[in-house]
This record gives sequence, structure tokens and C-alpha cells, in this order.
Amino acid sequence: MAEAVVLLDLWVSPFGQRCRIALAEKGVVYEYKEQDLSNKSPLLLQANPTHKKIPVLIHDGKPVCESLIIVQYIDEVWSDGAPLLPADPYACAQARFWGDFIDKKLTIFQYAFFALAVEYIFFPLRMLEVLNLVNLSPLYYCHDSFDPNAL
Ligand SMILES: N[C@@H](CCC(=O)N[C@@H](CS)C(=O)NCC(=O)O)C(=O)O
Repeated sequence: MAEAVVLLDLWVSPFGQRCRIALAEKGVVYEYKEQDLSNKSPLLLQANPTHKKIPVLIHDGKPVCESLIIVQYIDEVWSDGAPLLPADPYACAQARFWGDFIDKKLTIFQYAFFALAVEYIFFPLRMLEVLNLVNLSPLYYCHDSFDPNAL
């Protein structure tokens, strides 16, 4: 029977992308299960009760959490494919250093980008809310009950 491999993931996640690249490099066939992080599934909560985060690789019913650990696990389990990390210990340490660097530094920019994007999307609504408070809202002036003589 073929091994069951499931990836709990979210398309935009850089951590998930890391695991998808590793699985693709090794040619592993797996089931992709997109997760809604605003309403976490019982499967995600059960598979990663400590952090409750994606990605989670479930291999034959056993969950593996944390993207760098998942990548290492993929490399070790599907060892017949080309290795993901260099054989030379020093080169391997360098590769791990950059993986860790990305976790600590680059992802901060990604989070900041999304936070800013959300700010920009909601900016017009926030502006209307503030203008409404001081009766300057265009919505207020377009309202049926607006009577300029009453000013
Ligand atoms: N260190 C973790 C980070 C995983 C992570 O931050 N995942 C985010 C999505 S990109 C998540 O699941 N967030 C949900 C939450 O924080 O509740 C890894 O490398 O797998």
C-alpha cells in the first residue's frame, strides 16, 4: 500500500512553500489540505496542538511540525532522491544558517507587508468613519434627511 502523505498548509505561507519545494524535489505524491487559519480545523489542532500552526506534514498518520524540521524529515525519509542538504558538514551548517536566517529576518518583512496591505485596504473605511464622527462624511451629505437650512 502506498504511504499516506498529507500536508496541512496555506498557499501563501513561506513555511509551507518550503515544504512543498522539498516534497516536489523528492517527487513525493501527497494530499494538499488548504487550511483556514481564522477557523482552525480539528485536524490542524490535533496534529499541531503545541503551536496550532501550518505547515504540518502527516506521514502515515504521524504529524511532523515546524517547516525546517519537516524539510529535514522529508530529506531523511525519501533518501533515495537527491539530498536536499550538502553532504559536507560545513556546507550543511551554512545551508541551515540561511534557513534559520530566513525564519528570523525575512519573514518579518512578509508579515509587515501583509499588515500594511490590510491597513491600506481598510484605510478608506477608517477615513469615512472619522469623517462621519465630525459630520464631514460624503455619505452624510448625500443622505436623504440632510437639510442644509438646518445648519
Ligand atoms: N516556525 C514555524 C512557523 C509557521 C507559521 O508561522 N505559520 C503561520 C502561517 S505562515 C501560522 O500557521 N499561523 C497561525 C497562527 O499563528 O495562529 C514553521 O517554520 O513552520
